[in-house]
Amino acid sequence: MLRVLTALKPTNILHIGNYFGAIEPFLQQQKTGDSNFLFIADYHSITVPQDPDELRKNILFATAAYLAAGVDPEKTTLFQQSYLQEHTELAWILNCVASMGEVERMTQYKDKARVKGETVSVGLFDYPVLMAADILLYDTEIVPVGEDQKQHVELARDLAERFNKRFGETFVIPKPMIRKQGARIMGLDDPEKKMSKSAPSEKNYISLMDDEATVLRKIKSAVTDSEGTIRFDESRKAVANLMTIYSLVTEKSMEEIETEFAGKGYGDFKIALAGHITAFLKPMQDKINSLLKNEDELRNIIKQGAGKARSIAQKKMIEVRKKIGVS
Ligand code: AQP
Repeated sequence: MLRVLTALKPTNILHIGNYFGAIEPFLQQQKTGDSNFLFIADYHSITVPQDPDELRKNILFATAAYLAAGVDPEKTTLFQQSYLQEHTELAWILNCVASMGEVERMTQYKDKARVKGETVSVGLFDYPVLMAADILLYDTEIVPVGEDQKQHVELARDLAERFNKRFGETFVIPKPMIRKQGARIMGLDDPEKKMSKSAPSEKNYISLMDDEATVLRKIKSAVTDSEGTIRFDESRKAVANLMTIYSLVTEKSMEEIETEFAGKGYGDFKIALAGHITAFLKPMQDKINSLLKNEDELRNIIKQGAGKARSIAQKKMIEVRKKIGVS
């Protein structure tokens, strides 16, 4: 039995970076894996202010999006994080195992804190420890994530090793699973930064729900360079990023894309890319819209998933409380 677990924050609508970085690799694991866990990380999303009604909508949207993408509740335990108090309880205990120095080294916090200054929440600083709890609670072995989360999975490993050394063998040491291509889709408006749901401009990302006109507008406005050719070179960050997206949505190799656009410019390439993205998203969007018509059914699925997750999480917490000497 190989336990695979991943999660996504229901902040705003998921984008294609989230899809290719985390959801698709998870679906690959679901094909063969026999113990798959996927959850909606709602307590992670409140590390930055959320409108409660929007958050409620985004949680249902995320549930529909996972199901539409191919998550099968028969094969995957699909649940909402806040249903299980064990996540936050273990996070507190791990807070007392983690050091300030190692959490301060997390680059994602540094990047976000730089923008927010002193108004940054304590939760945003601490969220990698909650993420470690999310992972360790279930004896997770494999965590499919995008490149930006690698450091956080490494923190989970360090905390597990330290806890095991201090209190005796308790946690499985998890490994990140990061795909070669698509683990870091960059912002369309700024190829130096990763595509992000909370980017200040919506020109940064393609959301899973963007319609044909929106996709075309965003792709047309995507940054390129002055070379004017469709040639893959990692140092040409903007074009390499667009070619990566092209390759992911069409399953064509870089060589095939280069041949297809030999002698053509960015205009032709962008129109074709927008068309392929729309063709890729449309069937998923139709399914999402149809699933969203039955909100009770969606709530039922995540509630049932939480029931399955609870039996594992409760058992682990009984063990943890004993090991640290509080029961
Ligand atoms: N640009 C990306 N390329 C590839 N993978 C990505 N992921 C995020 N952005 C990219 C992966 O998606 C999963 C879920 O991420 P998350 O929602 O928990 O948080 P995040 O990493 O902070 O993603 P965002 O989109 O940037 O959200 P906001 O703006 O709300 O903070 C993770 O596996 C992540 O690696």
